[in-house]
Amino acid sequence: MQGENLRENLLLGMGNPLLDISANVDKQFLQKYNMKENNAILADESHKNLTGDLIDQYKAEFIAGGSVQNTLRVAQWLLEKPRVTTFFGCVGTDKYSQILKEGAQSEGVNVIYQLNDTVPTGTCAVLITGPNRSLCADLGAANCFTIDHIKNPANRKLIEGAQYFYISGFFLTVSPPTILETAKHALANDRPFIMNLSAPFVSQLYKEPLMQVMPYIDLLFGNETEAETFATEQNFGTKDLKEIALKICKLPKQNEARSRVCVITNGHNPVILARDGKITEYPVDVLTREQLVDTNGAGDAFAGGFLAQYIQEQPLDVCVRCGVWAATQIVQRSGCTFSGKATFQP
Ligand code: 26A
Repeated sequence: MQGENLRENLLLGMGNPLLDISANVDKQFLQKYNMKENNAILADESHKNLTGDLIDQYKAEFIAGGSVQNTLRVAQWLLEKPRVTTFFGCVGTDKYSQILKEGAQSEGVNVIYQLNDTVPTGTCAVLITGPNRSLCADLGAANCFTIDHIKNPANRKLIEGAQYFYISGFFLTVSPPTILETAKHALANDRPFIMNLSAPFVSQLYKEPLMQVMPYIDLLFGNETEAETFATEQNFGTKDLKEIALKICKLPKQNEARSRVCVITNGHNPVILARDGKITEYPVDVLTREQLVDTNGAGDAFAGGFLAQYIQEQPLDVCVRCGVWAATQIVQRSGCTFSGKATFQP
């Protein structure tokens, strides 16, 4: 699927580049580290032996990760034309960052990392229990990203040249000033600014920067638990996902000419899309327990599939169906990985 309107650097993403250290574990292991199934958290002191334990006690796999980088890799897979997407994030000058860069570059992403030579590349412990995944990120160098990276003239050019911007809610833990500056640039040039709620803790602990950037968001992704937590934090007074999506659309918006779109995924239940006071639901292919390997990267893949169509100005129906298609592929493999040609049929 290679649209004629595709060009290099059409979609620019920013986030935390992380190397996933992934293993199947038992529930006791999850409890030992006070982790919950299907959650994503930031590591603290209590997690300092986590990746070591995963490597020593379980057969941990090393897989390129980081939410936005995953999304761009999946988009590139579908787009086929290289370097339609650009990625900014911060890594260390170590072996892990080489693995990450080679992985994402070979899949077509134009990877422009900010380098930090004192802090190691970030990692994410991925604890798989049955079909569920629990994430614990140790951001390392990713947390050292500074706004200088987008001020540097070569990168500034990339920002100016991009038509679509995609940033995770996760990145609010790192550099709200970078996000706001990018959002304002997108607004000034009438270009779509896209974000993801990323994890429940973002709406709770980073509420203030999230709500500062919300008026700039043209398209927002989230899953069911993220949407529910956001609604609770914002006192929406409802747990109904459709009502929540509609209320998110109605939050104050800078660019009134472009109405906000909110897309909520809900596991194997239909995807909810809200826009202009209307809800549309899209069914998801139901997989058997045998087909389902792990849900790590499912949300990122959904966003990647959606954006691959969105940046080609395809109707939202096609965007959602491509998101569902991509997520369905990724959950049948370990981590956010794929192989062969993407065979999505619009
Ligand atoms: C700030 N945090 C917690 C994070 C992440 C993250 N990416 C950026 N920031 N926590 C987990 N991830 C990534 O999410 C992917 C699955 O959706 C993991 O690296 C994993 O590849």
